[in-house]
Amino acid sequence: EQRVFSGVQPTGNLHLGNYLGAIKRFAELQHDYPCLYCVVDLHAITQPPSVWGGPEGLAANTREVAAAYLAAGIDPKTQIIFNQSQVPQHAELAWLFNCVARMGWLNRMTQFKEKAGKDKENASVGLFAYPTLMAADILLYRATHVPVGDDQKQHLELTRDIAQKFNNDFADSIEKNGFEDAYFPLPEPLITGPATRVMSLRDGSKKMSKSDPSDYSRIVLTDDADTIAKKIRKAKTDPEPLPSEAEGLDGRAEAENLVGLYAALSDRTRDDVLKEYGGSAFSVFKPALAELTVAKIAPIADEMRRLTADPGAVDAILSDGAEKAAEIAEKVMAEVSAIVGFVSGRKR
Ligand code: AQP
Repeated sequence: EQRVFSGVQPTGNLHLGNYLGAIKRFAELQHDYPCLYCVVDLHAITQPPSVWGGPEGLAANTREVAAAYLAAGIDPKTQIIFNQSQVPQHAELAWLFNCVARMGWLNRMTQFKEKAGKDKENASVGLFAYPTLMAADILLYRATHVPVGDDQKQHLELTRDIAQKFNNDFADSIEKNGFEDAYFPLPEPLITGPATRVMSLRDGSKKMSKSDPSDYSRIVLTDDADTIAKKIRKAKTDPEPLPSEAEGLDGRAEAENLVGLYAALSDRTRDDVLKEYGGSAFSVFKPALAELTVAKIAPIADEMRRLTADPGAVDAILSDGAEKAAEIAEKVMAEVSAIVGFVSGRKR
């Protein structure tokens, strides 16, 4: 059975990279797979409270991500939208995976190195264990496909390693418990399309990120039309006109990024966009990109504002989703516990 799982952290500043690299794809996939889309609040708290805004910020950001899912068109009646902390099995399975994963595997994770910065001694233990929690998120639902941005590729590989090691370590017990093959699937990343790595508008070598100190580096979903136009007008570019084919973008990171944005927003290929804009100067292309961005983003932002104005309604959708997620999670966790040999009899 195939199933999609993915998540977004409620750390504020939801941007065009999060939308095009992840949330827009989430909405598209609901037509082909049963999907679970999680607001990963347990991941958010791996960073200091100042990053996620403290308790009030966390709650508001959680509702904002849920609203972004809904505004992007994910249907909460047919798919599962929920926040991670309402299903305690995520933390439970993550503990087990902390005991399956090896220190050496986690030591290689580049996201930890980037987020911990120079002061590794002062990073939370949770930040180091972030990838094992992510593996638990996915495998708790025995998900087979995971749509993510390019930056999450390494974590997906680690998830597969954890699944494989669990399947090997407990192979006999898995069989004794009546499972023919491996217990966990090896989930596949879905990293496709022209916007798997949206870059900063100020620096074509850095990815667009929530935590960049420059507001001009990113377009956030709630930016108004004037702000979007201004950020795109000020975006870094080179002096050459656009090439007529995507190959001509090689070595022109900023140009490549803007053409990629146009392609992703209009559901076209880069080559197709360049058929129209090849030979154009940025003074022509940038206003067209700004107009397209506003046309695609403004309705989503409006809908997000409408939804978050009624926090109770968003919370009800999250609780309902958590209820449905827990049904799967409880069953899987019970099976995993039996495979590992935890004695249980208590109803829960
Ligand atoms: N620039 C990006 N381009 C394409 N996809 C991106 N994603 C993030 N940045 C880009 C994808 O968005 C999903 C959710 O990301 P997240 O909330 O888990 O957090 P993140 O990766 O930490 O987001 P940021 O913006 O990169 O935050 P900071 O500043 O903290 O580093 C994921 O699927 C991710 O791949």
